Amino acid sequence: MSMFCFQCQETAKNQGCTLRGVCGKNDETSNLMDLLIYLTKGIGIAVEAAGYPGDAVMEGGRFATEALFATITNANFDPEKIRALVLKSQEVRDAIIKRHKIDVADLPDAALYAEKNADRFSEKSISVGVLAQENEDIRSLQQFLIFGIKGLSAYTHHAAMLGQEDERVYRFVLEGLASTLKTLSVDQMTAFVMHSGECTVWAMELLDRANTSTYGNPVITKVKTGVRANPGILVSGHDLLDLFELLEQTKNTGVDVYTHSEMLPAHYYPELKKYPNLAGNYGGSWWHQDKEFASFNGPILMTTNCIVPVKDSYRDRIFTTGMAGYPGVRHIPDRKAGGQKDFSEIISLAMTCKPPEQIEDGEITGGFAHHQVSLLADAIKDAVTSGKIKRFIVMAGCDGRQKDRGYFTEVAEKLPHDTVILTAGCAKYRYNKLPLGDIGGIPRVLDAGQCNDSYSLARAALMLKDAFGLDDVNKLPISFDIAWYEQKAVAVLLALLFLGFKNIRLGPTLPAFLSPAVRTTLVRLFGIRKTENADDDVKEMVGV
Ligand code: SF4
Ligand code: SF3
Repeated sequence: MSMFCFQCQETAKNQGCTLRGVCGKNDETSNLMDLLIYLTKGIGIAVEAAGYPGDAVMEGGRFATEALFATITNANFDPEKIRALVLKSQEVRDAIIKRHKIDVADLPDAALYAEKNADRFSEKSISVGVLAQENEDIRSLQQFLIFGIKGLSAYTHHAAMLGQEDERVYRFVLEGLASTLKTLSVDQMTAFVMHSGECTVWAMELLDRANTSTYGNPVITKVKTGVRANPGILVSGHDLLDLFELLEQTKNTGVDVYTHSEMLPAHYYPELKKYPNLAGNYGGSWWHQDKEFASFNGPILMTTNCIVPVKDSYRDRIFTTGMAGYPGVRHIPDRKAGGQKDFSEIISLAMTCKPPEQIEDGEITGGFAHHQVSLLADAIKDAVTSGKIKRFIVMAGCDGRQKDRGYFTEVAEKLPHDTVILTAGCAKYRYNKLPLGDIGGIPRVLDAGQCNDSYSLARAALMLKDAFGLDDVNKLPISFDIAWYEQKAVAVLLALLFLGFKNIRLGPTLPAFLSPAVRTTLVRLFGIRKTENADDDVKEMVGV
């Protein structure tokens, strides 16, 4: 075994990747990520020792969320970038220790480890990885917490890029990380895991506020999936600010901009959709990129996860930015305070490229975030009361490569015509191009947006609960059939549990990081269950 990682749904044998990640992450990068996570825990310990003063919480939290974001599945494969973050984590921690005159005598190793020679990192990383905790139940609870924190860190970082930060979120991130270096009771650890669900709600709320105050409230939009005759740039990942700046910089250049995968919801925002050069959405979810990037012909910008191992067919025209990275791929540097990122290299390259090859020619409808749903609330309530809508099925989450994810397409096809699918995240690509029709003008697939917009789905459900005067959201005619892949889906799951939703189906497998005992507890407390087969699950969900 040269590494150990079990953070995502595609982990080897649903146990753990031990030689190389199924995602393509190598042992060097994986081990460096373990060391980086360990050092973010040290920052948590330092801030705790300082008594959580505001400046240390903000500085430590800002760095920890950025660093953890770089470790989520398919975000960054570049060991150089992770090495730089390991060095920076020591600087951030030591500055806090110095500024607050912390007595280091009693601090644990994570808060003291000082190594500037990157060649020695691998030696250390071996002793601080996931398996350093031998008790499988403690390991399970600690990693459940860390993966939830990774997910909410991604959302927090996006919000911070738009100038929205919340000290409560940063403080919880630091407290949660530090907690994993302590000997706590099962109850105390469980409380941290559950609190991460609440903190994810804060983070998603923050990002929702950041997005809607910057780009307006999403509106119902039909997005074209065909192509135009101009050369194009394809933007993937989740960072709307990168897309916005690229749209600004490509205005009147004759270069069109297309969205890919989780960037599709950009089209729903008034301040983004107004750009005439935002041409459409190209292709499907993240894992189709090897073929779709080849046929796109123009440059590709990966703003966050999900990157798959880069193929020669597009190696010389793919770029990363932000916390995304891939060895040998050109990286667009961060923006300077008050300025924009400089995308001129990508734009010049686009001008020399052929227009994209058309791979489909249709439309995808979306834009059903909470504000838009609130405008439809009366129509939805009437449709439920009159029996036209019998049930809502939340099918949010991630897509992935595994064949058995065909389950989610089958469920969408087999659900009766009086049901409505609520979705967010890239899971939607399993059914968002199917002709599922509408119910009295209400489409049968309501797409709220990116995975963080699961917040909108939860808000819509709570709104319906109030509209029907119910005392428990589980009394609504709603079922959850969630697809998970990476750690943002873990955070979203924890948020749904915090909000009180029960009996969630999760698939296509339950996380490998849940030990049998932790799994049993989740089943007992929340009724969580694994997806089984489409026929039986549809029958159970809609009761026919
Ligand atoms: Fe394996 Fe997933 Fe970790 Fe990649 S992220 S190494 S596939 S568990
Ligand atoms: Fe998809 Fe990677 Fe998770 Fe944001 S793009 S949902 S998997």
